[in-house]
Amino acid sequence: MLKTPEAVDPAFRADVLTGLAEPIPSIPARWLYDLRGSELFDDITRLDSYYPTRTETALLKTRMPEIAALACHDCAIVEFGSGSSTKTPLLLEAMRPRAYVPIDISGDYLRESAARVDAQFPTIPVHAVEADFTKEVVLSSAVDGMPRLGFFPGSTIGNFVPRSATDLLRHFRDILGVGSKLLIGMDRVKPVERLIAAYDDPQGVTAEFNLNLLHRINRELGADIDIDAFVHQARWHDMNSRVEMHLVATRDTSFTIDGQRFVFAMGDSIHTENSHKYGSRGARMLLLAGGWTPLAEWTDEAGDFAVILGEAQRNRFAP
Ligand code: AVJ
Repeated sequence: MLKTPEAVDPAFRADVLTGLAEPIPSIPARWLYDLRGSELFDDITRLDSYYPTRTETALLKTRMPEIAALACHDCAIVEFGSGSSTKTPLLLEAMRPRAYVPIDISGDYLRESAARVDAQFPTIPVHAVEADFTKEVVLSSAVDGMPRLGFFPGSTIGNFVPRSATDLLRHFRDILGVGSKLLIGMDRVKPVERLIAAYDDPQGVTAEFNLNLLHRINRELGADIDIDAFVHQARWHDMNSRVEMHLVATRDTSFTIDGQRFVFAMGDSIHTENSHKYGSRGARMLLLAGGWTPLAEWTDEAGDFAVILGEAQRNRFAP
């Protein structure tokens, strides 16, 4: 008997076919995170060379009393892309919000994290929303009238090019409303060697994470990509201030997806992810452009990572 195949998201097929046909072949980064990809990302967060997760978590731990005092008084915490977040309990413990609203595109993750919070904080009501937070999100009416704190950790904002990042921040403002606050994690610019090491680890976990996308395309879309013909590459794009992940063809190769043929010459690449890095002022300007006035900012001693608190202030007529 054949196993029931995993349901294939039609948007995945469309994005892959469209992206690979572009002049600079690319696939949106969110497709890296299937079950296997999410496991591999979890492994990445434990690598010595991948500093962001541990730095942000330590920062939240040590500065939480100050953060909580400024960010949330009897608020509802709305987490964008709650995933398997291990940072959430730190906030819930310190802020004791009136409600917790995790938003995630994956219903499985959502139910899991909602159950975890329920077990650990039985007195905090959880109103989970299964949604793509870049699209329309309807919050439970149970949080109507509550002050709101958005939580967007992990430097996920770095995955969006600044124009889309601005759109997303404005969208968060629309969802949460004027007067709301946003606690956001943003990775900092630092020497290239450290950035590349974080995205091309000697253990090869990030390579496996990136190459898993090709396995996923073969598996879910019935493609015949010769995965051995591609290698993982991390590049620093200085002008755009970002690390890029690519899958580079090591020889001429071709494959077919859905009857559509794609030809790659040696050296051609598929661009699979951007991870933008911001300086202190750049980060705050991005927030301002998205409609969030920075109130406070916390960094680790080395200045590797920042957590910033912004407020959605009323639009002013002047100046
Ligand atoms: C989870 C998107 C923030 O950009 O640092 C890690 C993803 N990619 N290693 C990041 C990632 C390769 C990560 N984000």
